[in-house]
Amino acid sequence: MAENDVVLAPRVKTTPKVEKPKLYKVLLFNDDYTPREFVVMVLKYVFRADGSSAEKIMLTAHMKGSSVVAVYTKDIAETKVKEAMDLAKEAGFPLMFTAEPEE
Ligand code: NFA
Repeated sequence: MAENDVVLAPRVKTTPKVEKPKLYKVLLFNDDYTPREFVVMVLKYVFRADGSSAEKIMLTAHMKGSSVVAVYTKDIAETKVKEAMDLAKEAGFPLMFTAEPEE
């Protein structure tokens, strides 16, 4: 190879492999049967809400029909929804949570 030859490295296109995980919001829905204190207990126990935010989330659902509880990755959101609804079912209440992807 002559002294002044330029060696070009092959152009390799790289696509970034790390993507930020899609986030899922957990929603709480109002019903006419589940006691307020039970809703607050579930929000504290399953979603680790402190007393005043649990109260706020419960009241928002109570007044508006639904409330965003928190945002998690898919697995965690779905696991917490199941835990919360299992507690409600066990206690005989129709309390409902869902997990849905954020826009
Ligand atoms: N609406 C229920 C009641 O008056 C309380 C409630 C709030 C239930 C939020 C579900 C969600 N006992």
